[in-house]
Amino acid sequence: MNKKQIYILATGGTISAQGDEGKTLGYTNGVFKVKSLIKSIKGIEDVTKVNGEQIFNIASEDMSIDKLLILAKRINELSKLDNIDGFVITQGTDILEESAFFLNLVVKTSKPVVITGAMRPATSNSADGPNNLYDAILVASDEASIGKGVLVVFADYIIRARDVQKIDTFRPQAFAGKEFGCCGYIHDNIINFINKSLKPHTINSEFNIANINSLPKVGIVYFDVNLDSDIFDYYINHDYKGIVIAGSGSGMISKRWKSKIKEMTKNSIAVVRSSIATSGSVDRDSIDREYRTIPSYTLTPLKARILLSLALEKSNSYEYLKGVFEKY
Ligand code: DAS
Repeated sequence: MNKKQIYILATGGTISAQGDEGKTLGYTNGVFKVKSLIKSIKGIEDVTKVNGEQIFNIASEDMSIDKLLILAKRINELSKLDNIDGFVITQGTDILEESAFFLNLVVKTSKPVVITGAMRPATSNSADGPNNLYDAILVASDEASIGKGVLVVFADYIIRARDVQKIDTFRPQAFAGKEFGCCGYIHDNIINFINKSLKPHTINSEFNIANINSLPKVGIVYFDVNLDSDIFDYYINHDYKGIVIAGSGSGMISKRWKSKIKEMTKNSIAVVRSSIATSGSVDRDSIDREYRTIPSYTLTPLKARILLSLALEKSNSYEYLKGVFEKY
């Protein structure tokens, strides 16, 4: 059987970092570039052919929507080549949940696109990068990964891009799929898928970035017991087209905020209600009728912000945006 050909797009992050021998903190990002990453995964050439390029070399906190657009367009361009069967993106873990959902909505291929990274630099005693990368390449070369949307492979788990969340700041088991769990796992080179996302993604998503170089600005406002509504003036005065509220509990907003929110939605600034809670959903409520807000359902504030900016690029009609959040 012909070996699958996997293409790595390396962007930096801890998986590319070098630090003090054995230690996990205080490392330098971006030292190990794509060629060294490929060399570091022993045995992978027995299973698959791997090539790649260094598209960025940054810590993921320096990623931006503009850079993600460049990355997505590169995947879309390369996906047309017959000699590439699947993609692995290596990146920093800090914004991985955002980049995964973004790519899930804008890459136009059913070929596997798998994202991975590392919590510990290659020079630490417990480096997790090589195993994560090995597994990510395996998943990208597996027929069962075709058409499943963007997948995150981390610490033996395969997680849907829509649901993936960073849940830890230093342990290698740093990602989970909210309360919905993972969609598969890898054990000794054997991949087991156990479920798949029913939400539209990749070739079935309506978002096309071919002619887009930036997206409308969308901010996130995090609720706390004492925050007054002046915070919204910043967004109003800086041309933000949408706001995601990380509201209390099931996306609740205080009386202090309500008149400002009414003013914003009247002036065509879209307002989506999500929650500071780490699980559960924000569903349709009488608030939405009264204030023309939109519930984010099971999307976290970070995911809702990605979806709202892509949707606003198409239209700012309330009915359209409401429908997008029901669908995705
Ligand atoms: N600072 C982080 C980043 O680049 C480190 C990591 O990759 O975990 O996202």
